[in-house]
Amino acid sequence: MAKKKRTPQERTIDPAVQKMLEIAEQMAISTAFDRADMLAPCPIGADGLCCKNCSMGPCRLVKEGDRGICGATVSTIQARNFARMVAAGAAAHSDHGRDLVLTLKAAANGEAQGYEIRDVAKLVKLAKEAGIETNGRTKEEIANDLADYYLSLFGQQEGEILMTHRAPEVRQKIWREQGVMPRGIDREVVDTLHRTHIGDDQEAWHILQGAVRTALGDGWGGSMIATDVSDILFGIPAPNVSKINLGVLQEDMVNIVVHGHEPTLSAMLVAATQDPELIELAHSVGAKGINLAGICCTSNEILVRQGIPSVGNFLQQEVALITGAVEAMIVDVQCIMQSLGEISQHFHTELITTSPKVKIEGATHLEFDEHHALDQAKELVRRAIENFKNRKQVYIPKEVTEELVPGFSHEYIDYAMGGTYRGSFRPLNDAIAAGRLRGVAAIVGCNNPRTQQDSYHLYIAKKLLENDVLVVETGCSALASGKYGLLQGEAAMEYAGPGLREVCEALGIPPILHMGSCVDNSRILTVLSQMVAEGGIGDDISELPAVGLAPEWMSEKAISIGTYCMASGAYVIFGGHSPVRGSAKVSGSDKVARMMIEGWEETYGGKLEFVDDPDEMVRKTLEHIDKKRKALKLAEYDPSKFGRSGDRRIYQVPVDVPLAEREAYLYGGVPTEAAEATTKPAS
Ligand code: NFS
Repeated sequence: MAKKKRTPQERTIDPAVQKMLEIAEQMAISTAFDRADMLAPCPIGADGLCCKNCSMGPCRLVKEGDRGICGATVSTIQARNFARMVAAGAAAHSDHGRDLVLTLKAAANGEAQGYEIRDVAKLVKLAKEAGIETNGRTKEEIANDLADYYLSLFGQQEGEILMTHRAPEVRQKIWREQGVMPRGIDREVVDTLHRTHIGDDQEAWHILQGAVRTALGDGWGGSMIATDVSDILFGIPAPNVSKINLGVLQEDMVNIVVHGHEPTLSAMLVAATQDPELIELAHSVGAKGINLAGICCTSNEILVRQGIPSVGNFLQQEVALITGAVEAMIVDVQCIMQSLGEISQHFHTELITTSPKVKIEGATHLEFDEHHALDQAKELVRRAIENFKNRKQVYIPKEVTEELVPGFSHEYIDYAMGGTYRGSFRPLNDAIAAGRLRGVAAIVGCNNPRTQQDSYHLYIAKKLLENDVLVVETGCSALASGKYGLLQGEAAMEYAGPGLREVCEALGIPPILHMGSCVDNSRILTVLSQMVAEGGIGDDISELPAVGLAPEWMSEKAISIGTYCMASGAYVIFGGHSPVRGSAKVSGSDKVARMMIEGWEETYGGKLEFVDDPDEMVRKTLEHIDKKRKALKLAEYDPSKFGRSGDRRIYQVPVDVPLAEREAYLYGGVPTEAAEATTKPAS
């Protein structure tokens, strides 16, 4: 049944996207927003109640007590569908990790043109962790062995994935006791696909245990490898200044947009677009130069490392083409809409698929081979330059482009708080213990065209900042915050509560830390483990005053992320529709949802909950943080104790307040009425 057609303002809070949706409408080009309005979700499928795992069905259950033809119950079917989402998400992340390891191996053997081993310190550290000899060996020899070791973790049949040992001891013990310690990355994905086949695992809780083990193999395995190997090959991210939104496209330049997830080809394109010969070629076709920009998590990969501007997040891929300003959109894997093929036909844009795994109708397929990466990247840039002459009408919404400071890897956070020789999480833990920071939240995940784009990300982030919660972000969520200026240092002055503001001022950081792409959620696991290791705020991740949120989720990867964060001890809140929610007609069919909230909390100390209302998401986040603070016997959160120091005060106490009074106020004295009156926060 068709739903009401939303206005551009109802579809997104991003003015640049609103403008482009108006243009799409004029040009009669359909976008994901249009299709979301036209296509009502199947209520049975949406609640995870449709089983099509064999050809006796599909069996669509509508009330508790219904059974599929094989006898499967509502709970079994919901758990099976959920577990399969986890397996697909884990497979996507982990296969991305595998491809990076293959590139590392090729680079180590001099077979990957253009790639090098950039971060030797990280390589050596990881090699030591894996028990690989490093003394007296070249970086290439070490990298080759490390690559072989990581490849073995994908096919490992027994034992434990090494990186799970980075988790707190208490956590590892829980995983062993529950039998969910992941053995091998691929093995767990296969295990879940096997046990959800017709006639296998038919106990909802047991199916979910399989999903947990598979998800852990993603977070502490495949995704963690993807992050670590990317750092070795392309460098550990550190803060830089860049720009975001559709306005990063340039009217007078050749625009190349990379989209997808892997940093492999995009890093080579960064090099190719700086080639003097190609820049000269661009000049010869009348362009001022070559402009490279990204979308989705490929964007995050080159944004956090090389500061390459970002066009935006998931829901901006279609409208980027509608600007008419993109000569080539080069895509690799994941989160790429099939509609791009059709939309590109309205313009001169060449959509180019590069992964052996991904072809799209309407796209040119030029398969990427890391052995000739630089030559291929140059060829792609050349094609884009030659396409510049075919441009027709261009409209780029310039006015809403924002600056942002991304690049907060866990290594950088450690360094920022302690310096090169004594990197430490002490200041962060102390700030939490003192109540200067109420807690920490990770906001991650997608956009979803059924939710007003970015609105949940932004609303929740602002509310948490106001409540002195330090926010870390990855993926589309980080790009959303970037678009509205929240990834700038100045944002602390405007949005942070008094304690958080002090922390941001002392460390010179924005109140929201952009930690990278979706596989970099593994960095968040590392930060949480380091906070525990630093001591003073609990012996396990589940004791930390921390919450994970995915307010606008849509992908199976997000489900895997949520599950491994939960199993690592975090309270995870997803927005939007629950894939295991019982429909209104089905009384008592929320058994699986309850297992994920009550059962998982009892077993893992973490829980995964789907909450539709953003205010409720904020309320539950703060309630959880306060509950954890209380259990740790930390000082009760009291914002009135903080905010009497720092830049904001210096800026705000006007010169006509007598100097002695100003100093007394700024440096710890009792506030005078005159100074107090002029230093109230604006909001
Ligand atoms: Ni992750 Fe969602 Fe995709 Fe990145 Fe964005 S949609 S789960 S954030 S780009 S992977």
